[in-house]
Amino acid sequence: MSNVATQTYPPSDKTADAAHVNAVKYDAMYDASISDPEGFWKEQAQRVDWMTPFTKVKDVDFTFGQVKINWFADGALNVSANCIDRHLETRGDQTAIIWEPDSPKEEAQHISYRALHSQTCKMANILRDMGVGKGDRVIIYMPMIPEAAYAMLACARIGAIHSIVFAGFSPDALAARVQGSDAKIVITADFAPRGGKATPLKANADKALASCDASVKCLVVRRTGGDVAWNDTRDVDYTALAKEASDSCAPEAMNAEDPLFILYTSGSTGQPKGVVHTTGGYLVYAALTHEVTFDYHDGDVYWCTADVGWVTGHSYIVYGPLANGATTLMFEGVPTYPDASRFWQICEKHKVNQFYTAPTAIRALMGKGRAFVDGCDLSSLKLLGTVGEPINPEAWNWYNDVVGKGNCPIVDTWWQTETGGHLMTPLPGAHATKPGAAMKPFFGIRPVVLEPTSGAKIDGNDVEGVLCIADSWPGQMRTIWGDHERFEQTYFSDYKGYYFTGDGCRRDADGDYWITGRVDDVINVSGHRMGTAEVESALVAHPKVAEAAVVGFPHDIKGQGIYCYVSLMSGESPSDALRTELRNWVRSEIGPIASPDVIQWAPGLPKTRSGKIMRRILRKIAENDYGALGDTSTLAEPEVVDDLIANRMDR
Ligand code: 6R9
Repeated sequence: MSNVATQTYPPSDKTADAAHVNAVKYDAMYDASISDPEGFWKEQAQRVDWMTPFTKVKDVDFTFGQVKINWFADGALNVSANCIDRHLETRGDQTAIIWEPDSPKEEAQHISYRALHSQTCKMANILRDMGVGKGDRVIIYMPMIPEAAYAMLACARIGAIHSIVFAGFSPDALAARVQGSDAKIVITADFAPRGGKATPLKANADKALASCDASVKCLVVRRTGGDVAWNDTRDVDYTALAKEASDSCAPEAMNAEDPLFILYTSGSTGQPKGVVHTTGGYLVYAALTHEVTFDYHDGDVYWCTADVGWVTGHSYIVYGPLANGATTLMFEGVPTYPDASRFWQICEKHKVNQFYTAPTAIRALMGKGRAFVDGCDLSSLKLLGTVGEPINPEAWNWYNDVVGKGNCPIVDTWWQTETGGHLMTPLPGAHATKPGAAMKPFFGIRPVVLEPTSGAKIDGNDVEGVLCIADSWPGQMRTIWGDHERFEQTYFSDYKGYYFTGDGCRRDADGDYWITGRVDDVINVSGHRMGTAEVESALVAHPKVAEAAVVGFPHDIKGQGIYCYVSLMSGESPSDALRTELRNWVRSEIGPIASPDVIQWAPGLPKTRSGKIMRRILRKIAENDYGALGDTSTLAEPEVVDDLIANRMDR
């Protein structure tokens, strides 16, 4: 346990006084949320408009074999009406979305709530005309353009279930998701400009759709107007249709437990799983956490730099902020284009008040030097946030000093695709922060620390173990699309009666929480979740590869890098050219984010006598930590370890 005194940063009086939630209020609200969850969430659910009021608040069972999670289950509402229509009277002309394009030379757009309404209705009508109805699945494979938000909200409006596939994913990954969710249509764009380059999204979609059912249609937004191949029986031109489409479309009444979206995410085994979020509970939780964690006030300009392809983009670019009637900024590009001052230029240009990004971006920008920050006027900033992976104190301090000038509380928000919204974070007006700590549970969240092997609950402070959650919250995922059994197996079987997060954590002497990272075979590369099993199965799909084992290793910028041990088919010989071929192969199977950092040729892999690969050992070798190899006596062929050490690749 760490006994090193950590510097703490209490909220200033000014921040605490102005905040929605100060320390006293947090304590009272947290206590109420735990002692009377039904009463607490009944009241919180009033922040959204219900078409049919609910009478039941919570119906939850975490017992393995009979897991069910229902919130507000007999109520009806529409997410798009909550994010748009109900604001029209009071803030129709207020900007809902500020869109900042990839190139600073192109003009930013300010989309009012009224314009958002009209655009969303047009998209909804176009989808309906294409035969999309309630419960149908729609894949969204889009750049960070306003149409991505229109598409999400249009699906919500007509009750279709969207599944966003990050535009950096390959055609194969896209095809797997189209097939996995049995989608009726793919919404895409001609090209996705990013960092001065343009990904040919439509061409990728064409490749993906070649291996999907012929009935799947493709709706294409013209982003650059560049040339694309066209299939008249399948492709539909959104940009042409939107000019004529009606801008009125009545929102569908959805049951609170109807699915709102599916989002595929990596797990420790097998192929990515389709995390299912539903309508009522998700929206209540996204809206409440957005307001309280970021201390969002009317008139603020809020910017989350995530991509809508990740859960952070769902909850904290689109649904949470818009449900709160906020002004949310959407950025198409990357932090380093045209140069490393771009984030800060945008903060200055749009007078951003709350800024939310990932540690990997902070580390990358920190490496470019502070001059890029110092040249910009960041006086509008009130709060900084981070998400996606543990933040190292060095990056935290740089964020605090250089970006926040010591005046902006940093909310280190720990949560997951599965949780829908923040589960642990300091609240800016209530809690002191510590560099690298997620600090406190959000309202309604009951974290428990368990002994990893016995599953015994560890009480008291200054303890470490695996992190589980003892009771449900409205934003929790409900199931894995098409595989409820895998859902129960993944999250409820290892530690009975609890939701298992897959993360380790420490509760320090003050009772504050620190996330220590994944305890399963999921690695976190630049804040993107990657199952080592996924990369392995991509590698072994290559005809020259016999076997592969993949582990994470510490990486200065990405947090973790991807280290692959590869055994070749007999007769194949290792070469740098083959290394490049395999790297490109993985990129095309999954996407550039899965690109291996290191490929080490492994004549053999360390296995137990029952044939299980001993990843613990491979991880240690990749980390350059041979002293800690631990017990190798159960290995079938201990000598393979010596070979791997001798031929270890330097990064
Ligand atoms: C929102 C999101 C979830 C995993 C999670 C954990 C890691 C996220 C973190 C963090 C430490 C934080 N993680 N936020 N670790 N501190 N503030 O990132 O969802 O892509 O599903 O990843 O990311 O390991 O389990 P997702």
